[in-house]
Amino acid sequence: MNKDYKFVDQAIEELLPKVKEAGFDTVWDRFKSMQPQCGFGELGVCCRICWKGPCRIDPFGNGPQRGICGADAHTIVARNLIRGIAAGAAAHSDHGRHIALTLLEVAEGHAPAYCIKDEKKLMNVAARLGLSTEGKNVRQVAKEVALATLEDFSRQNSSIPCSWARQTITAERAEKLTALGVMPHNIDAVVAGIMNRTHVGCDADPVNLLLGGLKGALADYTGMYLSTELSDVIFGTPEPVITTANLGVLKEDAVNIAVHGHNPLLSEIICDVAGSMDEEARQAGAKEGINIVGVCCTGNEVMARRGIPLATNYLSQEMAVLTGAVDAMVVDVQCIMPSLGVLQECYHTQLITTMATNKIPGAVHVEFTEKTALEDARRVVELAIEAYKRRDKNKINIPQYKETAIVGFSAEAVFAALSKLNKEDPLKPLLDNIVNGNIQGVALFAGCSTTRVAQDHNFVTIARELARHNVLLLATGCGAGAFAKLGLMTQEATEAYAGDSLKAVLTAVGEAAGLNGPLPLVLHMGSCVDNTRAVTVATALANKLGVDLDKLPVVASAPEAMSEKAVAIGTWAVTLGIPTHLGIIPQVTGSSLVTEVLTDKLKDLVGGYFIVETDPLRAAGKLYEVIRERRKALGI
Ligand code: MSK
Repeated sequence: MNKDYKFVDQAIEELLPKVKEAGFDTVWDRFKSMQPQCGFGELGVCCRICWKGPCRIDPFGNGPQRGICGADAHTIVARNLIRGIAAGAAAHSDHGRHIALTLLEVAEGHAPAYCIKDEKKLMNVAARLGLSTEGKNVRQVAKEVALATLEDFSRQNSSIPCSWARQTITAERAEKLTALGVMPHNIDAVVAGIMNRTHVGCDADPVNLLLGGLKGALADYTGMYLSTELSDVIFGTPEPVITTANLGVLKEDAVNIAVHGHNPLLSEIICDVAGSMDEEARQAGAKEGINIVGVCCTGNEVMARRGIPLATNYLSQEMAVLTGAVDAMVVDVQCIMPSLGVLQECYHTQLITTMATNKIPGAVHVEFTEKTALEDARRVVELAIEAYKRRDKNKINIPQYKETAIVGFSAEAVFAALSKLNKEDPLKPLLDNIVNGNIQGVALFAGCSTTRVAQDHNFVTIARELARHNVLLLATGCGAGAFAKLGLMTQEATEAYAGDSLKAVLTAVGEAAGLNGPLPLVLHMGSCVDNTRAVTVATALANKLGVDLDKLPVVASAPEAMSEKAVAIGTWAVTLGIPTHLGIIPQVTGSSLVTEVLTDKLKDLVGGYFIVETDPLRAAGKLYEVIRERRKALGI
C-alpha cells in the first residue's frame, strides 16, 4: 500500500509539506520506502523462531508447505500471533506491576512524592478484592491491596484465577473461561508459558496455541485492569474536564514539555513540580512559563486526570518535534518512535528517556525511581529550560489547529453523571434507554494509528456513522487522541452527528451533570491501558440485566490497530464476548484455520469474534448489524 493520503488532521496536512521541504523523513516516508512489504510477513507465514530458519510457507501452494522442522502454516501463524499477545500482555502488565509496587512503597512510606489521592476508590478496590477494611487505616489497606495485586503476578496454584480477572467480569463469564482453561492464575506465568509453548519443537496444535493466546490476552486484561485502578488510587479517578487537543496547544512563548509513553508515574510528578519552576522558565525568556502537553497515552493519562492538553497521538509524534517548539520530549515506555532520537540532531528538542528498560540512542537519560521522583522531575524540567535557550526561532512552525475536548469519563464519572438522573439506581437511565432503543448499543474505539491507513480517518468515519444510528461511543488510547484532535469530544459534535434519540439522552445526562448541554459525542475513557474502564461499565450493565457480556449490544473497534498490545486487547475483548472490528488485515491470513477460528469459530466458544473490514463505512454497517442482532436476541 504505497499511497499519498489526504490527512484528516489539518495540522499534519499543513505541517508535512514544510517538513518535506526542509528534507526531513517522517514515519510516512519510511513507510513508502519500505514498499513492497514482505508478503510472507503480512500473511504471518514467516517463522524466525529457530536458527534453522528463517522459513516461510508458500501461500500459493507451489513451494514449501512446511518449515524445516515440519511446522505448517497453521502452526507458524498461530505461534506468531500468540507471541504478539504475550508481548502485549508483558508490556501492559509490567506497567501495572510498576504501579502496584509504587502503591506498596506509598503504603510503606518510601515514596514521598506520592500519596493516595482517591481513598474512596482504594476502599472500593479493597472490597472488590475481598479484603476487609474494618479498623484499618488507609496505609494498611493500601498495603494489603498492593500485596493482593502482586499475588496476581506470583500465584503458583493454577486452579485459583487472578483476582483482578475473576472479580471484574460476570460470574457466568468467569465460569465459562475457567471451564475453557483460559483463566489466568499468574500473569507472568502465562506470558512465560506462551514463550515456552512456542519454542521450537513444542506446541504444534494451532487450536491449542490459540487457546493459549486467549489465556495470554486475559493475562493482559488483568494487568491492564489493575494498572488503571491502582493509578486512580494514587493519582485520582478522572472526572470530566475541558481541555484542548492538537498541535496548536504548543505555545511559541513557553517552554513546551511533551510527556509521551504510557506510565503516569513520572509525568504526574513533572506536572506537580512544573508550577514551582515556572519562574525559572520566565527568566530564561519564556513569557508564558512552562507548558506541558501530552503525546500518546501518557498524554491521555494526564489529560484525563488534569486536563493537560494533548498535542497529538502515536503516528504523528514526530510532527510535534518538527514544529520546532517542543523543548523536551520526555518519554517513559511503549509506542515511542526511535526516530525521535534522530530528529533531535536537527532540532533543539531534548529527548529524555526515563526508564531503565527504555533507552533511545541520542537521548539524555534521567533515570526515574519512585524514591527520587521529585528530583528526577525537576531535572527533566531543568533540561527543558536549558533546551529552550537553544531554540532556533526560524524553525518554529506551530500549525494553529486545536479543538476543545471534554475528557475524563472514567466508569465512576459515567455512573456519577447518570446518578444525577437517578440517585438510587444510576444504571437504570442507561439501561432503560438501551432497552427502549434510544441508545441502540455501545461501541468502544480502541487501538493505535498506523501508516497502513490514512491516520485518524477510520476512527472518525466509523464513529460518525454509528452515532447517526444512535450508538453510544466510548474511546481510549490513540483512538481517543484522534477524536480529541478532530473535535469529536465536543458538545457541538453531539449536535452535529448524533442521531436524534442518542442526542436526547446525551443532552439529558449532560444537562443533569451540569455541563449546560449534551455530553460530548465520544466519551474519553483514558489511555489504552484504560480500556478496562469500558468493561467496568459493560459488566455492571450485564449484571443488572442478568445476562453475560456476550449478550450485550456492545461492540469494539480497532480500526487502525498496530501494536502487539492492540492484538492482546482485541483478543481479550473477543474472549469476553465482544465482537471486535479490525480495520487493517491482521497478519494471520496465511492460515485458513487460524483465520476461521478468529473470525467465526470463536463465536461459538466465547461469543466474541473478529470482524475484519478495511472500508470504514462498511465496517460501521457491520458493527451496527451486530448490535441489531444482539438486540433481537435479547428481545429488545
Ligand atoms: S499509545 S498501543 S499506539 S493506542 Fe497507547 Fe496508541 Fe496503540 Fe500505542
